[in-house]
Amino acid sequence: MCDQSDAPPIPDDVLTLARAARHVAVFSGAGISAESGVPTFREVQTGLWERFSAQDLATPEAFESDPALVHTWYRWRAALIQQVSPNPGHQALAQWQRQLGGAGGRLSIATQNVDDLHERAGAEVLAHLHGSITAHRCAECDAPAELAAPQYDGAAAPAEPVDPPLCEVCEEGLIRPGVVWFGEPLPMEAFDAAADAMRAADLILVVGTSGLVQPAASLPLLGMERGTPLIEINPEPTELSDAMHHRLRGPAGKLLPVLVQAVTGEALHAMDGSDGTDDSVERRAR
Ligand code: BV8
Repeated sequence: MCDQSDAPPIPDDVLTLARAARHVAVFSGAGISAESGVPTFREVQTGLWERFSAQDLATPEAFESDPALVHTWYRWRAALIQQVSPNPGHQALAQWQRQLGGAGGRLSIATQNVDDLHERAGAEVLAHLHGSITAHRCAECDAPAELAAPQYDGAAAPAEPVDPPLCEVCEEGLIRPGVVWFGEPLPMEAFDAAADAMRAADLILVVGTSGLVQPAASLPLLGMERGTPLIEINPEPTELSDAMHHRLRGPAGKLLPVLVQAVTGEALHAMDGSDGTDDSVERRAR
């Protein structure tokens, strides 16, 4: 487990808010998976996709014009996600969720991420606002489809694009990833559930997101109407920073374990039952 000793200190008023919270709503983005080795959305693409921005590839138009290029991009990303592990940021949220759940409270996670690292850290995710990279359906008839595990080595970008399979139901459409592409509506049920959680929360954490993508980025602001404390965890300023009451400038994988340790009084437990962290977290809890 990575050393937490260089985590930036957490102000006492943030610790006080976290300790008092009974219903925490977490809005997460690509930054929480960065320390697991999953590239964020803003990072430049490599290999087959170096000429494109992620935003160009994540569109129905791109799939229409070059289905093999887009299909292979998602299969490669899925392979990389499969080959990495949740980091202490994911694990800390899962632990806080368990602790609050056991004390009559709750921690709700609404994520923009299409990876399953929150779940693999043992957390329940209320809303995958932009879908899931492990789900698939027909681009024509919407019939769900199962695809075999991607056979790529996540580290090395594939040399050749591969065509997406044909739908076995309508035998016309191509199979596409179950993600929300730019220009497509978000799953209303997930969006509404996330909005309800933001409105009901007594503390909102905005973790690892640039806050650039709408309508998801407006969700944490639903708490503002009710004066709910908003805390941002991100090494960099974002589109949402001005709306935040507290901005913890550092990596989620360093800050969240310290915060959760201070709240729960427990060291970080990795999913594998080991204590998941070295003793440095103890030292930092005030
Ligand atoms: C829609 C799935 C309508 C696919 C994704 C209003 C204003 C302007 C534009 C719009 C608007 N409303 C709609 C739009 C258009 C568009 C949009 O928002 N464009 C933006 C870019 C200008 N929105 C849409 O198209 C949405 N659909 O509006 O439909 C509609 C309605 C009805 C009927 C028809 C249509 C759909 C948007 C969803 C697109 N799909 N993902 C895939 O993943 O391939 S979005 C994708 O990008 C991710 O899911 C994520 O949401 C987003 C990336 O954002 P972040 O997660 O924040 O990641 P990013 O890389 O940007 O930043 C990383 C952050 O982490 C940084 O701040 C960095 O500092 C930080 N960080 C790095 N390391 C760490 C860290 N933080 C903590 N710890 C670390 N270690």
